[in-house]
Amino acid sequence: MQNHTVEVEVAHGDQALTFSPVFNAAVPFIDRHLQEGRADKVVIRTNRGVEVTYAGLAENVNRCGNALLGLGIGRGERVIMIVKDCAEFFYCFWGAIKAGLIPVPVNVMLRAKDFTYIVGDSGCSAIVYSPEFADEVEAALDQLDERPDHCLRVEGDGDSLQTLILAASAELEPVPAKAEDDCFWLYSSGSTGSPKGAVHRHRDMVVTSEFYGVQVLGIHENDVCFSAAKLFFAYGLGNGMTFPLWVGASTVLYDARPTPQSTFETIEQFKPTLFYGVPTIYAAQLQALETESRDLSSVRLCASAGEALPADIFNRWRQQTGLTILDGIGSTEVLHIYISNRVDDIKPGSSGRLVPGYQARILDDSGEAVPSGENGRLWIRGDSTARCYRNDSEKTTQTMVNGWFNTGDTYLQDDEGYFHYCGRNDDMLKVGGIWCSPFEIENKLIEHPKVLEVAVVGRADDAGLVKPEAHIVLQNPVEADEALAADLLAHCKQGLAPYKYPRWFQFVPELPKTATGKIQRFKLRS
Ligand code: 3UK
Repeated sequence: MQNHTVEVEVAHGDQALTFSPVFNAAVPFIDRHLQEGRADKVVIRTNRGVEVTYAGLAENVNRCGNALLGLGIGRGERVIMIVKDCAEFFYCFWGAIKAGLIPVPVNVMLRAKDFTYIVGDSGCSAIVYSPEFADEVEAALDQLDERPDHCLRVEGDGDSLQTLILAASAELEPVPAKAEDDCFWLYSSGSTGSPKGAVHRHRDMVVTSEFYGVQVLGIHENDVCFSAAKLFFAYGLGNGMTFPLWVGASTVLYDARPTPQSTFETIEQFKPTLFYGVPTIYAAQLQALETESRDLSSVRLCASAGEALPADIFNRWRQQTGLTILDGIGSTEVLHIYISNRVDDIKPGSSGRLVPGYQARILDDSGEAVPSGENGRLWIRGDSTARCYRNDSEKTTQTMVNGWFNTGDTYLQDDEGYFHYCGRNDDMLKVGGIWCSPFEIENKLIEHPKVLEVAVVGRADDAGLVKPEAHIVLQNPVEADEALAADLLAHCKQGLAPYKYPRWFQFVPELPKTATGKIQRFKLRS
């Protein structure tokens, strides 16, 4: 086997990673563990009772890579994954990478029209999906003029990824790639509604695992990870897969929607040492802890990302559980967290300080750095940033400039060096840590025959977390009542991803507008 190694160099305080000239990420993340004596160590445990060792993982990655190659999928071609958190997610993702194909994990909660868009935009050769999502995926496939060459269920009757894996060879040489070569894509929602594919390289997962995983979380071989955020999300992909694989640790996978009950039960049963959530899950867990007590004693540290963690949630969690939550900001484009609090350096309510390996700039509208304490646009530089957006050179040139990435967030750095989130530069909302476009909800509501005009904005709930609120002008204002609000809610839930519905409906006589007729959203945000 060729030498696919990576070295971490720390020179004069500068952090740099050096990669061998031939580098396929599957080698250090998967195959290395066999050479390092972890063949019999269990790496994956699932809520369905599945246990996979490092040897079993490496074998199934090879089998899955061969199964995909056996279908005739060629180098650089995309494999869309609409896959729940399960062992096959690992086999498919790493099998594709080892074989030189590009896996593209997608948010499993999206609906048919979103999948249709992504399948078309990616020009994928194959789509692999868990049977749980068959209705939406198959409806999406029916809407396409041209289906991908291969549409495969992960498991179930007939031909499935599982049957192909069983029949394929267990030997696979890694495709000799370079650290800068394209490796996988992740779709992220844009403010105009259509998701954009962020093109990530082989080195990117190494950078995030080493700089945030090892140097901020201090993850080590004996850790057991459990991420309530799913693997399809860049946050969950690091938490629940790449970080544990980087250090030879293990991970616990839960394949359904995370609720306070299911996350507590998973923690009690599998005793993770690292727990990763989003603010919404911590808020829901805190509410549950008011009436029940739970054993979280295995956990040494918690992490939060996706949206800002209010200081109140941080404080109450510490009071209730004795545990620390590290809030950090990351993105799909940078792949993981680039500014974070540390175990021994926390300012509740702030995002913390820079993660090693990253640089930050806060700029005003003319591109000048703002003084500390003042608001500006946050730009980030680091080696895990996506090479480009697929199919969108205009957005790439606007947001990725000389290695710097425009996060789209307004931030300030205080005189102690902590970064504070001050809001988005666009109208996009984070709901439960996941992107939500107000325009998409508006477009859904305007379809309703009783709606004349609508504007959706973010409003903070009791826990300080933003959720969508709809301001609605009716065709016939006298019809405003609770029954109509319930009808509008049902209308939204049909065809929008489950987290994207308005939590409040306000019936208003008119929307505030500028002289040119543009809705003044800021006037609606209370
Ligand atoms: C917002 C935050 C305040 C912010 C992500 C960790 O969320 C992730 O990626 P996305 O592409 O969204 C990125 C945007 O979300 N955001 C995320 N974390 C925080 N705002 N405080 C935070 N702690 O607007 C950012 O630009 O969905 C998070 C790791 C990997 C990720 N992809």
